[in-house]
Amino acid sequence: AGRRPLIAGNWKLNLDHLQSIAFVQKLAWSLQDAKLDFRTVEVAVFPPFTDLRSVQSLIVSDHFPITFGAQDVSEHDSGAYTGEISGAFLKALECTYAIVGHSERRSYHHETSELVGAKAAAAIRHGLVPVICVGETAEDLEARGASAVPVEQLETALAGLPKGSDIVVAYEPVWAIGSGQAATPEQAENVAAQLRAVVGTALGEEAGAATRILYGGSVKSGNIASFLREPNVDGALVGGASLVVDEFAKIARFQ
Ligand code: G2H
Repeated sequence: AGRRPLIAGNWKLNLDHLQSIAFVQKLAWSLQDAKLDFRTVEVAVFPPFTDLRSVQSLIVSDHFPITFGAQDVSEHDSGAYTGEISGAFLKALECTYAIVGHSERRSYHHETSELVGAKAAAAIRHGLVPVICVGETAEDLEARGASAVPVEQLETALAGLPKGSDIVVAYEPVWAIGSGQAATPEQAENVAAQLRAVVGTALGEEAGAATRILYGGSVKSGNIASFLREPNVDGALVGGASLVVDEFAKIARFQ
């Protein structure tokens, strides 16, 4: 449907300052060696906040067309919010994206879908594209099937966003995260199609058709191609496998 696939590396709390510099340099060489055609795929990295500046300066100085973003963003723009990072700060660092509502934040930091929606709205206010994560736990899957919880999470998160907003959605079944047990391509497609319908209803048909929906959860070079064959899956949010240069470069080449 004309959507450029997005391969996004979520580093989580990994790769310290020196490691992240080395990683981005090696990734640039590896993708240049492989003659990756950036017209046919977008590659993005999501380092910890403290390395956004070094990633930015490396990428800008290399004229290397990968994009990057933060792993979270505050719902507030400025003020007395100790420890928070605003969308304005991230935009000033030339971030394209901010992940919101990753399941690790929902579970360890008790983030609700309402808060995730407020964070997505803050990202959009500052010209960032929110990568809105949704997904069901193993218990949800057992009790209500795969799609009920992610559909509800996305409906709530999108409720306050302007029509036509530029967003990315990441479907990450919690049981598949870091477990080595990825969903099947058919499972991912089934939920992705329903999430696309949610985007269409909330943000308008055009946004529904244009929004990239990623699959996340134990993606690696051996399974990426099978997900990308599905009509409603437009890329991947990659955790563990994004920390190994050669593996991540292979995923960017869909092999
Ligand atoms: C899901 C994913 C990246 P992993 O959290 O967001 O992690 O690929 O390690 O399952």
